[in-house]
Amino acid sequence: MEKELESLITSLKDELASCTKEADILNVKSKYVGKKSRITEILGNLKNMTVEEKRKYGSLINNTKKEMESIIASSLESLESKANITFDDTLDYDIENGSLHPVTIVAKEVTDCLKKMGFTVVSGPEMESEYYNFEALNVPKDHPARDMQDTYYLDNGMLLRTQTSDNQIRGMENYGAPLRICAPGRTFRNEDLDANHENTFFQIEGMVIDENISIENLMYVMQELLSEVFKTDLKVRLRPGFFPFTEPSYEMDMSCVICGGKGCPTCKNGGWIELIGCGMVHPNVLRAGGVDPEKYTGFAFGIGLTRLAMMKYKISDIRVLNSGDIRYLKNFDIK
Ligand code: FA5
Repeated sequence: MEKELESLITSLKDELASCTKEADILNVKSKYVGKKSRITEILGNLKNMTVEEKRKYGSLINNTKKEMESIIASSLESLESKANITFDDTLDYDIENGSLHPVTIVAKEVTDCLKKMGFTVVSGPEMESEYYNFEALNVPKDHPARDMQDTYYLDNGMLLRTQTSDNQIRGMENYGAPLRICAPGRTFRNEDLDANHENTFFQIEGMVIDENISIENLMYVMQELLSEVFKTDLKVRLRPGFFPFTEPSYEMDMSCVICGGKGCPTCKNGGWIELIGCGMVHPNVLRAGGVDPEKYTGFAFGIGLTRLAMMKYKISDIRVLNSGDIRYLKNFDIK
């Protein structure tokens, strides 16, 4: 009997040692001193013992139970006092506050503005198939337009997407028409780098499909977006462009904010920065997405978010944005 009582205390202490939560301790409590516990059973058996045995073991058994209860109570107490540990926050830490990256900020401004106009934000994969990046967008193999967007072809037959336009097809496949989506994301091109060309940059795609959608709707959305991001009068120009996935197609340029339009290395002395490609969705693209071009029309646009950040924060060389150089990024008073 003595041995059994001793071993009950030892195993109780062992189990409590591995308890980290109050609930664990309460489970152990019910196992060791609850109604169905061994000690309760032993206590219940007292009445069947002889007078001599009762005298010998009665108080030992009762004391063992009391000891077990007090061990459990102190475990609970010490857990509580651990939970109340206070930290000394008077120590002088030298930690600087970080800030959001300029591209992150403009991406948020553009998506917030589009969301207000009823657009849903979606995203597609950066490693994409030729089908979604080119073929379904009316750019078959051997089409000369593939040269305008040379990219990195991977060993697994996929490529790094050159444009967020892959989301046009994915969006139509996933949601059908009518549709109003935007898709910010990273894009890649095998480019000769200069002050406004990177091999890794960000775009945001937009696509609206419905009955009776016209170029006027596209122009309205572009104007709203740019005035939301720049919050000031802008000099922009719209000129005819060519994209196999839109007809007609346009490109929208912004007067270079670095030189005020006079010409500088950032705008390659042209005074304008190409910012947006857009147009009315080509019927072949609607068909590829499973949308009936007899019933629906749509517009789509792709904004260069990295260039937008350059223009907003007057960053003269695009390459600093991917450089990870905090000393440079700190120059922008961005909250
Ligand atoms: C496209 O990528 C088309 N997908 C845009 C589009 C979407 C047209 C929907 C019609 C309908 P483009 O190659 O022009 O088009 O690129 C769009 C924008 O991305 C450019 O105006 C520019 O702002 C930005 N951009 C393109 N190449 C680079 C680059 N190498 N570095 C930084 N920004 C770039």
